[in-house]
Amino acid sequence: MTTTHCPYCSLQCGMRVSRRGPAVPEVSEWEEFPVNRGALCRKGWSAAGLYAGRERLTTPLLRDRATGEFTPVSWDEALDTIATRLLALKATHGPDTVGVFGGGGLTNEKAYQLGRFARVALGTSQIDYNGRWCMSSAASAGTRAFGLDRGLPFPLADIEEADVVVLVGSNMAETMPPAARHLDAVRERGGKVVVIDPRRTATADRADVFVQPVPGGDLALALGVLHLLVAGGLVDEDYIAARTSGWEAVRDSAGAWWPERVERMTGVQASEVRALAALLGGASRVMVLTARGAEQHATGSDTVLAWINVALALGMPGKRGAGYGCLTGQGNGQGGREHGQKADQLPGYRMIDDPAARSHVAGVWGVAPDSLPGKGRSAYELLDALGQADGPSALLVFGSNIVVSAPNATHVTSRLEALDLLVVADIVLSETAAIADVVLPVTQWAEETGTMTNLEGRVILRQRAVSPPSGVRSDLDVIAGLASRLGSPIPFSVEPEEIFSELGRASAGGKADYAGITYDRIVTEHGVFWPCPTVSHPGTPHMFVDSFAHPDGLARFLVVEHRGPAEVPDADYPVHLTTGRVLAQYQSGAQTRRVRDLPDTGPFVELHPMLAGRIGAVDGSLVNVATRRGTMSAPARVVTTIRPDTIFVPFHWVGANRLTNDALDPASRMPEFKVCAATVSSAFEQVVPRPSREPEVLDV
Ligand SMILES: Nc1nc2c(c(=O)[nH]1)N[C@H]1C(S)=C(S)[C@@H](COP(=O)(O)OP(=O)(O)OC[C@H]3O[C@@H](n4cnc5c(=O)[nH]c(N)nc54)[C@H](O)[C@@H]3O)O[C@H]1N2
Ligand SMILES: Nc1nc2c(c(=O)[nH]1)N[C@H]1C(S)=C(S)[C@@H](COP(=O)(O)OP(=O)(O)OC[C@H]3O[C@@H](n4cnc5c(=O)[nH]c(N)nc54)[C@H](O)[C@@H]3O)O[C@H]1N2
Ligand code: SF4
Ligand SMILES: [Mo]
Repeated sequence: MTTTHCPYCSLQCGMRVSRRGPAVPEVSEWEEFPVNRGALCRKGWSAAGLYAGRERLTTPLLRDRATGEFTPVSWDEALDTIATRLLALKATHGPDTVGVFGGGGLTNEKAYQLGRFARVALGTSQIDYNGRWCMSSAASAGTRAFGLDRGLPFPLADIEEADVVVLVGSNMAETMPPAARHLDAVRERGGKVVVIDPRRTATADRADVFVQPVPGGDLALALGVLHLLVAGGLVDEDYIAARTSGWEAVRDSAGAWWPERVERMTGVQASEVRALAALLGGASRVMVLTARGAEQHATGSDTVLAWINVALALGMPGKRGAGYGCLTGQGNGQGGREHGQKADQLPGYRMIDDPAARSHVAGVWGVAPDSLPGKGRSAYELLDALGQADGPSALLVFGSNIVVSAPNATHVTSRLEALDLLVVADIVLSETAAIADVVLPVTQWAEETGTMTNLEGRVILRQRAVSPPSGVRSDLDVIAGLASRLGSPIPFSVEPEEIFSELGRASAGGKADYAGITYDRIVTEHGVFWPCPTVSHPGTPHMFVDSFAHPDGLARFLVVEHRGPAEVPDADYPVHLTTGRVLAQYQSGAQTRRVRDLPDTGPFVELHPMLAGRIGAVDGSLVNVATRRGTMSAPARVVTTIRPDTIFVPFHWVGANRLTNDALDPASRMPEFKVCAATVSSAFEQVVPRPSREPEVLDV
């Protein structure tokens, strides 16, 4: 029986995994692990179903472009083919002709090696990853306001010490169920939980105050709250003077945001805005947490800054049981953004255009600083450039199912199809692997050892508990095998612990400093919080206690101008479309749709009875949704919990992202997944069987 962690979300719940029978792993509780104390959601309990299903890839596949058929080939043939073709493309078009697309579910060791591989073995600047679509708006805002981005600058359990918790666009009860018990604890102590969401979700059902703006209304709402805090003299002047800069300009910019104007722009009644401001202004410990609902907008980073301004005005960041945090999403969403998968960054959260950072990392790698490429394109811009005159002609994908999860997916898929070479390393034949030229079957989760950094900045160890199916290799083997075939000037290790110790040296002195973290410490201490510069340093569960990470130690108030969504409803596309998640499915569904114990309802369109009535749809009947980019059909799910002017489609199945808007946030390059203009109509008169619903009762 080995202690390890869940294959899915950023909570990285601890679990024990043992072998049952000859092959199948069995998941059981690991009560001592502090983050989840033995609790798991349905996805965690059923994780063993990922292991050796019929659909698991166990041999490399090579596609014949003429017939479209895959042929199983040996590992040597697959890697030789890829290397030969990459070298030929590089010889003709230069190193930037090869793109690399990573994932926030990869271990730190893999993310680090992937960045090192791209910059040194391939020499390309063209690397980015799906985390860009996840929390990059919060990361950008956190860096600007606090000088550093760590999703939660405090342990998750601190939620319980807050008097008021504000969840802006988080459906925690479905997206990280074991965390929602902290909300219940707040309420048991007499504290208040506020949920801001266009849908009354399972999380909203566990809240005291539910605010239901139109999608994209969060920025105006934050400005309105700040306006009322100023008007009511509810700001913490001492804190503002001692710990921040830039207040006067922000205070003045909120002047025009009176509640009636906010009501007109967000659909939230002026009285509700007043009540919210009074609740926040009257509490001594307020914690504001944002998630994708607020962040996945072309205005996402400004929206986060606006909520950080509220938290700072109240004097919260750095105070125990209070402050601002982003609920990071993917298993290694935090670590994955720190060690070099991002187009503009090197390990340790260093910037790739900083000469000191380049020379430090180049020194650790044993290459000349000048040999490192510069900044590449952000995830969507990289995909958009594929096969174009100045864009990559080959792409290597590790840990992302782009065809399902990219915005404006029809366009993105056509870019993937325009490539000379698409290589996908995955555990199953995902929709993206299915259109690849070469598919590489890799190990996952408890079949291999590696570190992950959870949403709290706690570095944890996913230990190998079972042997992988025969035929599969680790991503680390794939990277090393390709690097040597490409004639890399430096060797690539396949030993996770050795890579982790090099990662520690590469990150030393950077913002995300892992130099003092070892596998042994992680095991004995139940995880270590970065920064942790030396082996005798205890790690940093609480950040910003005495100072922020800007050179002057102050947090920055930053003025944000209001902008609405890139696309607003009009006569042709009269409703707001938003997208998101359901409890039993994970992301593109590549993994969870193949787990037999998880309900796979297929896509659905959630809409209000008033809207359903207007278009002649009933619960379970087929409806069509169209936007300026595409269409989809799915059964209607008629609920009173959504705004009548808004529809919701989960993105776990192909379809939702044919509709979504690829407008990008100017700072973070986050696409506007959470709002666009759509039209919905009834597809047929006839009623199709309604989808099987998930049970109302949540797991924990
Ligand atoms: N079951 C499950 N859990 C997951 C995942 C999964 O796929 N499935 N994925 C993991 C990952 S990578 C992530 S990033 C997290 C995401 O976790 P969450 O952010 O909690 O999940 P979402 O469903 O994307 O969005 C949250 C809520 O935002 C609301 N929303 C939509 N538009 C707006 C808006 O304009 N403003 C506001 N305030 N709210 C809005 C939606 O109605 C939705 O209820 O979940 C992680 N956990
Ligand atoms: N409309 C809409 N679209 C969205 C979102 C939304 O809210 N709405 N959310 C966005 C967000 S927050 C995210 S995080 C993205 C996620 O979108 P994706 O990147 O598509 O996420 P996953 O489905 O987790 O894809 C991971 C893939 O890697 C494989 N995999 C798992 N483990 C490993 C491994 O160790 N190695 C390798 N090589 N492969 C592995 C899985 O089988 C799967 O195919 O989607 C984004 N897209
Ligand atoms: S909450 Fe997240 S980490 Fe925990 S069991 Fe569920 S999917 Fe896994
Ligand atoms: Mo995410």
